[in-house]
This record gives sequence, C-alpha cells and structure tokens, in this order.
Amino acid sequence: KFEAYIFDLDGVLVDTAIYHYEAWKELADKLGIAITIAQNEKLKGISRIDSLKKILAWGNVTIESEKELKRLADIKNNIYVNRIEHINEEEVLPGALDFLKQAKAKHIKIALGSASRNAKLILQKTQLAQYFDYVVDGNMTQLSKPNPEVFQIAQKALGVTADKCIVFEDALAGIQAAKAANMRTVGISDNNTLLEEADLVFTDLTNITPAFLDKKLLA
Ligand code: B16
Ligand code: MG
Repeated sequence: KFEAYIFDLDGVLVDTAIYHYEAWKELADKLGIAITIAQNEKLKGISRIDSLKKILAWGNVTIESEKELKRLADIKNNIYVNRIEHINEEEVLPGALDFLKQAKAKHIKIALGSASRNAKLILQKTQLAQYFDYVVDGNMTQLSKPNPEVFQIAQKALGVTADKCIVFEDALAGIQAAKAANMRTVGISDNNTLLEEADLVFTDLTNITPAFLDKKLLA
C-alpha cells in the first residue's frame, strides 16, 4: 500500500491558477507582452522568478538587473495577493476535501509540495491546513519543478521511501519532478497535456479512493 500522498496546491487542491494568470497578464500588459492561454500552461508549477523570466523571453524583453526583476516579480505578487485576499473554502476544488479526509482516515501521511511562496496563506484561508503532516512551499526550495527537490524534502520529512509516495499534480513540470524523484504520479487535468506523462489522469479528485489507487498503481 502507498503510505504517503504529496499534493501540489494550485490546480490540484485549490482553484487559484486563474488568479496567477490574471496577475501575470496584468504585469505582461504593462510590459507590452501578450501571453496566451497555451503559454500560461507552461507557467504552471514554475516559480515566480522563473515564470517572469519565461514571460520576458517570450516578449523578447531583456532585463539584466536582478533588482528590476525582483521589482517586477513583486508587482505580480501584489496583484496576486490582492486577488486571493478573500478566498475561502469555496475555492477548494471538487473532491479535494473528501479525498483528504479519506486519506487521513486510512492513516496515509499527507504533505504539500508547492512551488508557491503563498502556499501556507492559501491553506489557512481555505481551511485545509489541518490535513497536512508537513508543508513544503516555495520558501523552502532552491530549485524549481521539474527538479524533484520539493517532493524529496516532503518525502524525507514524512519518513517514507519514494516508492511509497503518490504525487498529485496539475502541471507537466510537477509530474516530471515527481518522476525524477521516483514517485508515482496522478495528473489532475481537464485537457490532454498530462496524459502521456502521468501514471493516471483524472479531471479532479472526485470519485478517487485510496483503495482504487493502490489497485491501479501497485498492479
Ligand atoms: P507564488 P503549485 C505554483 O504553485 C503555481 O502553479 C505557479 O503558477 C506559481 O508561479 C508558483 O506556484 C509560485 O507561486 O508566486 O505564489 O510563489 O502549483 O506548485 O502549488
Ligand atoms: Mg499546480
């Protein structure tokens, strides 16, 4: 049986991806760069500073100064933090709360593995913090997904081996990070972007049970 579940936050447990997109779009507009929905997919799971660098590259804008990069990243984050100021339990994605409760009842260890520096704030606002044995957020990692660091920190803190972990992710970079950590993967996606990479793909966490995952992934 699997002993630990490691969840991504944005796009798996909470519906905050739209606020990231809106905030990046607002900053990009100011810089005269248009970002498409397809480009936005490539920002999912990517750290704030790396997301900014990608957007600048798409717009052929060169900024060398670290200070200016930080200023722009701060502008985006201020817009984002404003957007999420009033979020609550309603932002929790379908099936997520019930699945966390099922995992807890089965004594499966639960960690967060998020690239977001705002993860703890979001867990509090959505009342999800109580379900987690350990939380890894973007303040605790040096390397962005697809690097496996974020999930390996969670694994070590939970005291389990990688083959006993399932990672739940909505981003390609996150699935790649989990695979690099030798963990099994459940993709959460309403399009086909994760189908070729993840072990299993669902549109959300509705109707999934721990017993079903053991059966499918241990076969
Ligand atoms: P912040 P996740 C990621 O969260 C988001 O998917 C990504 O869009 C965002 O840029 C990143 O967190 C950093 O977030 O600016 O709040 O530190 O999907 O890994 O939970
Ligand atoms: Mg995500």
